[in-house]
Amino acid sequence: MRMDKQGINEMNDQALPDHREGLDHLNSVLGKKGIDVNALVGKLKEFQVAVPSWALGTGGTRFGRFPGGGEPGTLEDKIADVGLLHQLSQSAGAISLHIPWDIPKDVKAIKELAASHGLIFDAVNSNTFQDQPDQELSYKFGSLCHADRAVRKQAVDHNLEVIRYGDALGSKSLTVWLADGSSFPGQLNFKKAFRRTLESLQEIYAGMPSDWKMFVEYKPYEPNFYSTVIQDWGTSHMLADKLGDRAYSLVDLGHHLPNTNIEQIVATLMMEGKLGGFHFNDSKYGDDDVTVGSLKPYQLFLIFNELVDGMEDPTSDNPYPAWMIDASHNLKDPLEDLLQSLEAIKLAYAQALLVDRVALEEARENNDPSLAQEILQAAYRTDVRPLLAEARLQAGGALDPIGTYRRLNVRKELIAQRGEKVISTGL
Ligand code: LRH
Ligand code: MN
Ligand code: MN
Repeated sequence: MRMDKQGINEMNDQALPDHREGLDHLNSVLGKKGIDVNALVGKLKEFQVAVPSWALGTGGTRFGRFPGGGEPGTLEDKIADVGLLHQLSQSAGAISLHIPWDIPKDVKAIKELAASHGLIFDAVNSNTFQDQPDQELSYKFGSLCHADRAVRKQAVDHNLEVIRYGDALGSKSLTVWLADGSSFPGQLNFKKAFRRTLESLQEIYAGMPSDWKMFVEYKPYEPNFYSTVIQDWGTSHMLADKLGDRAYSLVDLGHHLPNTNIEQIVATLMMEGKLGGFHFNDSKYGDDDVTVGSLKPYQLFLIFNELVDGMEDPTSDNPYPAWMIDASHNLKDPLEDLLQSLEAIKLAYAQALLVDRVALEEARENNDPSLAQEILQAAYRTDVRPLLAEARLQAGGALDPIGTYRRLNVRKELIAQRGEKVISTGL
């Protein structure tokens, strides 16, 4: 389904007087500081985040799944859902596929459908963490690191197949996340596992088109609970470094042990030109995959502060990172949850753009932590919501995405079309 543009416009008209008032106020506050509001709005309009095909249905936990109704049962439906998010937010202009959860049967038709919603295909993701029904060898004891060469080959071949699908769809990067590791001390030879993984990744890297990038995602635990082969950013960076210029680390916010200083990891990787991709979510305990910014918005801002710094650094050759939301939704309507995540990401981005970097650098050079904190928090405590709304309005989206989604009864319509009980593929 597509939303009626007329309905969005009517909702915008109603909200316009309040929006103008808020924007005027912010304009005068930021104007006094010499900040160019139009330039900020322009940057926000450009900022696009990929939505993963597996996040559009209700995610399950180990203990159950409670589908909310009207969920997408096909890839076509998933693309339509991302299209809805994009229509409302004008910030979700890309979709990231997980293969084999979402195999495009008719690649040309799928590509056309996505384009008709204004969407492109971002990084494709391989899956060697589950066995598929028609699969010959099992990944129970690993995939790219497996002791058996034949299993490694099967996993490499799967990645090459994913690259072929991605290439046909116009993707330009492959994200590799491995569940490989061990659950018991003594189970795995760490060095052999690393070397085998590197060797397998080298085969995959060699099979990528020459304009493709590989993103190596790390995670300290789960589903293995004693060790993972690519446990942290250092291991991921080592692999990326050995693989070549087009291999990068990928940071997933949920893939760190509690209290890890993620912003420092971001700064270091970008300094080395090795931060390729980013998975947004939020967490309190582990890889909780909850709504971005719902728990630690200040941490998200500090991370964006480093991302913006890295992107603006003329001495860094880090490529523009691939942004993706990697969250799962057990309680909320997935589309509302994703709209909230998109908003949280752009809020942190806008706040980071407000940081007075010259003054901050001066405070640092003068060993003035109080002033450095004042500068950061002055940006963080600015209510930039009118800027985001203005960016959406100018791009043809909704001033109030969730309010509009609710008032136009989108979920009700989706349930009427798709039924109450569709279970979509994914986690
Ligand atoms: C692993 C992960 C990885 C997978 C996705 C489904 O926890 O973050 O990115 O592809 O979840
Ligand atoms: Mn991830
Ligand atoms: Mn994860």
